[in-house]
Amino acid sequence: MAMIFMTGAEWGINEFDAGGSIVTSKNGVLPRTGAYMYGITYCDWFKALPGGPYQELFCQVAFFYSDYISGGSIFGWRCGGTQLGYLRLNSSTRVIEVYIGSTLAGTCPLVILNRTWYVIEVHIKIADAGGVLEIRIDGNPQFAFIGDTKPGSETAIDRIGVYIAVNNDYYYDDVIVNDPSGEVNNSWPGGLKIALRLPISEGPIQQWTPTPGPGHYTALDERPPSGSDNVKTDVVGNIEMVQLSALPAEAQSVRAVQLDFWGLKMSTVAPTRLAPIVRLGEVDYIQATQDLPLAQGQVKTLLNTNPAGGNWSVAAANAVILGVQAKE
Ligand SMILES: [Ca+2]
Ligand SMILES: [Ca+2]
Ligand SMILES: [Ca+2]
Repeated sequence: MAMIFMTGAEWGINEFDAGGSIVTSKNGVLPRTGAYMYGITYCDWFKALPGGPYQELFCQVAFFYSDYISGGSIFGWRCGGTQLGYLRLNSSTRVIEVYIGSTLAGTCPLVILNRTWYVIEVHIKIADAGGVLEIRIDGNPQFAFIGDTKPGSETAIDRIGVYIAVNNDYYYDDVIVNDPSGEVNNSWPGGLKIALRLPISEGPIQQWTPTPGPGHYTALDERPPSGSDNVKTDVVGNIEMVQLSALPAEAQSVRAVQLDFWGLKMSTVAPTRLAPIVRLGEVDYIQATQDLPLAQGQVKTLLNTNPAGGNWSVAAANAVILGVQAKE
């Protein structure tokens, strides 16, 4: 699987299952990357991971706290409702404490400064013996433990997140989860940033119907996504394409590309599904057909490697024309 989940909140919509809100700025805090971030205060904030559960994961969150803290959990890993481990910011010492189950296993030496972005990475392998728990902050090793990382009967992680206690004003961005399988993205994310590329001009194939017309991409270029302007089709096989904005100039490499659609099926009569398309050069790489929800929702396909072969590059990612084909 390699990279299994990413969100930089850039759609302006919460991609976690519960908790928190998406903000452009709040209390003077700006996102680490892009235009949006997660602003989390006094709630249970978690995401069930696709394709899980996982015995071993590498997780990244960019983390920022604003002014007053009462101290409390800042990140965790779970199986169902059971917290297998978590990180806690100590309000007195301002260092991160590492917990396995409910037992303090140690602390990270770095003092976490107020109103500063940090990239926190956690490597977890759940096991009674030979389990692994390692923490890095801004790429620097802070904590390492080998031993019993399995506090109860649960043998794997199926969700990330934590309960954020009252009186904490926390911010998160660039959340990435890798598992150790696959040829790429199988280790520490390493501080990656997540950028959103929006439709900026018409694509080479336009077989769906825009509302309002006559432009197509202008129905698809807003965020948060709105269905009040849209493209749709009732013909199986019809293809629609858009040209996307370029990556930010600071991008030096690309580790993964996620194809995102916000859509819905309007009936149970075909077409009710879609297949994302990556057009590179003159070749269309049609991805696996995906189900559509009944209410507007995100349909995503995470590509760890270039469908044309090899790893992603800035040039290859920028060359992608994004398409979609209506499917039965
Ligand atoms: Ca962001
Ligand atoms: Ca154990
Ligand atoms: Ca729209």
